[in-house]
Amino acid sequence: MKKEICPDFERYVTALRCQEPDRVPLGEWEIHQDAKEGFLGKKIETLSDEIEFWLQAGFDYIPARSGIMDSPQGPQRISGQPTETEYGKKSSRKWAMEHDGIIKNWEEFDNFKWPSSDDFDLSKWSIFDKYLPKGMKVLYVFGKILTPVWMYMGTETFYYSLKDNEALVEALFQKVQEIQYEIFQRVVEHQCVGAVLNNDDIAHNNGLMIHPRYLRKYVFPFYKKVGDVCREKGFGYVFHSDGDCTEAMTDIIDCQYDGFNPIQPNAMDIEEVKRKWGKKLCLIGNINLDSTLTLGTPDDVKAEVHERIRTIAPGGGYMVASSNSIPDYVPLENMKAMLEATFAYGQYPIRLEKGAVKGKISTYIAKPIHEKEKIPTEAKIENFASLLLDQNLSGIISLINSEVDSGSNVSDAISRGVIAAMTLIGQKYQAGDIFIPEMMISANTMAKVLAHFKEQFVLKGVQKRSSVVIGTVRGDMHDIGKNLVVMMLEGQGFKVMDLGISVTPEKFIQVVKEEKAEILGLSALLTTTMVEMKNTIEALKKAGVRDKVKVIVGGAPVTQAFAEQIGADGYAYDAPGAALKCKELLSL
Ligand code: B1M
Repeated sequence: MKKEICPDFERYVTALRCQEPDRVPLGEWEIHQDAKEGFLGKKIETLSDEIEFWLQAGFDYIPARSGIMDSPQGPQRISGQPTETEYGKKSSRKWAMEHDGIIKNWEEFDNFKWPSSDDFDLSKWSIFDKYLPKGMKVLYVFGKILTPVWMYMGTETFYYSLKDNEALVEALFQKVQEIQYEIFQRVVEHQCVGAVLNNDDIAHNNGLMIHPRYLRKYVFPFYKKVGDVCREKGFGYVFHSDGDCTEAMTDIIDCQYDGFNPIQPNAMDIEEVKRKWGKKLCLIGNINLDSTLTLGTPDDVKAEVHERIRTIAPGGGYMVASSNSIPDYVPLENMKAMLEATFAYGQYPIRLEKGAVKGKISTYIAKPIHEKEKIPTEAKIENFASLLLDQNLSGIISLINSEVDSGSNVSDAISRGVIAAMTLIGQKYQAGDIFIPEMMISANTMAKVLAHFKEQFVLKGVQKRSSVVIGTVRGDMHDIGKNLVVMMLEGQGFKVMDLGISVTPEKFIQVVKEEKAEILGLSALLTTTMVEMKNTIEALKKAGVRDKVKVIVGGAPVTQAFAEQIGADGYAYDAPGAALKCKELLSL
């Protein structure tokens, strides 16, 4: 089908209602400025240029944001190392340190200059009212709820506060919701608004970020409140969350959402999602940003779009979009291929033949089934595990002391008791029985236990596991998972030197040499920064230290196959796996 410039927001709404429109709509909600300018062949300087892009690209809407979206200014803003983009530029980002938020206590909460809706420039909405082309509406990308709260607090403070200072967490949720709702009420008065998209990541590859009881208490009721207004006003309502949201799908439906985006291929199986929830939720996305869109050819992208339309679009309820957004590391030709293929194959009724378009397509990547380390399931270990989860440091210390009093040595009491308990907690996390905060809290308590017994531990020559140097590679700002790996390693008795985020190969080498590190851990969360793992290994070779240090890699898009391909010594899917792998590499 030839691409016609004929926007029709009804097409989008019909798909959201899980019915068949004339053709499968496009469903992207965020495209990098460079990609938009590359497509148009000119700078985007005005709202009119912005509208022109979405119109020419074949969308039935233009997405526009208002509300608290980005990471708030933290005290320690840091710059990432510049990386090459697909547009021949060097791009570097500034980010707030996740170890350190800006609201960690009541004093900071009270002194913070909270914005009101008047502090947000909402002038664009009247312009859209006036100048939006016929047939188009605005997809209002509405402020986040969970994300600003953890960003204001810093992830670690947020996770700890859920246990230690829940009242502060609750106050932050209330404050953020008040501001977002005030803005929401002003924006939805504009006639240009046709649908609302709420982008708030609640999950990662392995499951929800926090226990669903917190989401049910602080987050979902607000989503539902907004959902009720959308229903009343006849707006479409779309939820965007990365990761594996399986455990929250019923809640998401109850919040009145019509659409769900982006169904990451390495977190959720879109065919299963369609079978289970596809009658209630329109599925938007799944064109793989980890591989096809970033590393594939335009033919691969076309083949993948063809396959998704063939399997997911029949009956309605599907829109083509990436599995996150179009960042500046998606080649322009691949983005164009996605748009063109949607027009070429998306005409209803869908009658597509399997494999008719040749190309390498990605399919759902099931999570690894963990080989469990044999832990004796003694009551003692269970007991240590619950003390770790409760952050009961004094309870653990007195238990270890009483074992020592009855004849054990400290090292045995720690290794067979509390370290085994930490491994058990890792397994509970892998099984989805506990979430990131519980893992972080236990690992942190564990590190305190080790610090407390350090003297005896070291004297007996037990703590010889040493020197892991770790960091997130150049250009990559993600550190939540890496921090968890650090804590898990420390909790297992390793001495860890954490270099933070966006670390250059030169820095890694310098510290590996200084520390005489036995292991170098590299974390990457973006397809585009995975190559920095290879660059770091090459640089280690050039510096003559490759054979002196074992390299372990990990992060959401990293796989065992990739680790082998770049010559790493080990790969781990998650933090408990990383600790096991380090032990294995050092034969401990
Ligand atoms: Co971003 N992001 N993000 N993000 N983000 C991902 C990673 C993404 C997969 C989402 C998606 O596709 N739907 C995607 C990358 C796609 C790709 O390239 N393959 C993505 C994108 C595109 C982006 C931006 C480009 C978005 C944009 O601007 N358009 C941008 C890039 C910024 C940059 O780095 N230059 C961006 C920004 C951000 C935030 C700042 C908003 C925030 C990061 C905050 C922070 O880390 N301080 C963020 C978040 C939170 C995510 C998701 C939602 C969650 C990541 C996370 O914290 N998970 C993520 C979606 C996802 O993962 N499904 C996504 C929780 C953590 C416990 O898990 O980090 O996977 P994880 O770590 C695990 C394992 O991977 C493993 O163990 C950990 C614990 O079990 N592991 C190792 C990690 N490192 C290891 C090292 C090891 C071994 C194991 O050995 C050394």
